[in-house]
Amino acid sequence: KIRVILLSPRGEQFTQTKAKELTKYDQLIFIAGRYEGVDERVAEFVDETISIGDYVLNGGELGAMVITETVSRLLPGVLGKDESSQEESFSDDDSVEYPHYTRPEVFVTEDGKELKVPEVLLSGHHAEIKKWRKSQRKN
Ligand code: 4HQ
Repeated sequence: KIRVILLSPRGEQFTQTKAKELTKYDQLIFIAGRYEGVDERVAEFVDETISIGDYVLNGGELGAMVITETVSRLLPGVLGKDESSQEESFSDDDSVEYPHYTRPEVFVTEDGKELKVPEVLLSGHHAEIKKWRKSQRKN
């Protein structure tokens, strides 16, 4: 099952939801034009036209890469097991991931400022942590 995608600023905005839809194809073929784009008759061979954002690139190649990376990380077996894409960054509602912290607990800057890991994350209280993460999510 193959999907032919044309990259164009006039296309439908690329989103995480669109990425999920594209996982159902066995192959994606990207048409990445340069300069003024491609001859209108190419539309005959295109299944859909996608834009990665409201700005103008010189060519569609970066759009093809953005879509390839976004879709491929959703496929089983593409990521290492601790990276679990579904759960980590995007839940089913496509909300953007919460902030992450690692060690040390306190990072001291050159001018002596102490940047701390939020207390709740050190508490071990999983329900509270879940609530905090939800409150921090960008959507
Ligand atoms: N393009 N999202 C290719 C884009 C674009 C976008 C401009 C596509 C140039 C030739 N592609 N043409 N935005 O700006 O995907």
